[in-house]
Amino acid sequence: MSKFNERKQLLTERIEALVQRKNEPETFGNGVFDRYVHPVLTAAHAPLIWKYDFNPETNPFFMERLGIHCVFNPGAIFLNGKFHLVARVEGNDRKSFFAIAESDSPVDGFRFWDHPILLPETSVPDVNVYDMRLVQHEDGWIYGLFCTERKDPSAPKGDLSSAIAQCGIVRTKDLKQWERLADLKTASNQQRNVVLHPEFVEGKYAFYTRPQDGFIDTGSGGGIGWGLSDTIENAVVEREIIIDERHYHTIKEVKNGQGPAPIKTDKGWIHIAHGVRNTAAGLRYVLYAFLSDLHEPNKVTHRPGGHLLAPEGIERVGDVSNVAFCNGVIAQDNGDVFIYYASSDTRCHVAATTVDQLLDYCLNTPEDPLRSHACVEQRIALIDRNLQLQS
Ligand code: M1P
Repeated sequence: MSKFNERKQLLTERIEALVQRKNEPETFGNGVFDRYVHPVLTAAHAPLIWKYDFNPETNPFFMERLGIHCVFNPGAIFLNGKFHLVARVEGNDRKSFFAIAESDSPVDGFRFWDHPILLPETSVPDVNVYDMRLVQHEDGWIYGLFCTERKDPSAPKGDLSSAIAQCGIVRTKDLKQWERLADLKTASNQQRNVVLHPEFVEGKYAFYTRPQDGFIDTGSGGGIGWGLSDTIENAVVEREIIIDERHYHTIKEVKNGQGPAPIKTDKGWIHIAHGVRNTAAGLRYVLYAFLSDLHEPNKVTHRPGGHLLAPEGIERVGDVSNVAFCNGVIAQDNGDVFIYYASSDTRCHVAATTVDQLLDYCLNTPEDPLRSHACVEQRIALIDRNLQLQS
């Protein structure tokens, strides 16, 4: 067998085995959610036709021509009876793009469609795009809000790193035809982690934002913001308020950001977000949750202390290590919730829970008391209640 045929066959078998591998929950969860053992999407799930030239004349060694480096931070939506992930796929050239993987199951069997999304551009082309939040809005459209990154035109000569991040907006009905709208306009010269609320608020489109001073640093800004826009076609948020602030010595000390669009329940909106703190080993990203008022989604009613999910084991290792990041969740009519999260900017995972469990978590997890002494008091109160129950 030729080198070409041997490698092609082996690689085809390998990817088929990977896509068809059954997933299972970890044996002992924390009662809040069940992590699944295997990642749901990785760079190795990328179809061979994306990477290899299939012509033996021009590629006798069946050599990779356009490598895929990692697959992470997926948006998620349940549509036409299927689970869809819109993953951030990064080529070896460092540019990200979006591609859809689909499955009948929420936890395994995800297979990429043949073609990645060729996202329409605006008059100022994006250099990089990432982290799409998919929202089925009550206006009938599915919106994809994502980060569009372009070189900072005011960067000093020789500075080839400074970038401007803003919120790009596309919409679709079928995940196949995408219409590009104008980027969201806000007062902040840096916006990442912008999310569209699924319902009109005061008859307007409502956005969760994350204003920042710099591309990496929040500066004096930061926190999860909120603002309304009259239209979506040329969306402008004139007034931005911070609804979930950063706080000294917490999991969201350095920055935070709304994850996917919040989940509607009869007790309020469940939000999954990410919080970032600094360590001697660099930034550490974890997921946290909070609940906001059903009728005024910008009013946070419950703030469980600490993280909901932190990177563990292999999740802690990757291109940007020590990162858990979530911009996709699927809440089903029966109350099942699938949290799609990525680890260390490298691969995608799933954790399963329910609306009831997340509500219990939000309503009954005590807030961070913000001082060691108060934390010990909080824990002693729990211990004493338990001891009393045991006696
Ligand atoms: O590298 C970790 C994450 O960094 C950014 O998140 P944030 O804007 O909160 O710092 C994003 O680029 C995200 O894609 C990435 O996972």
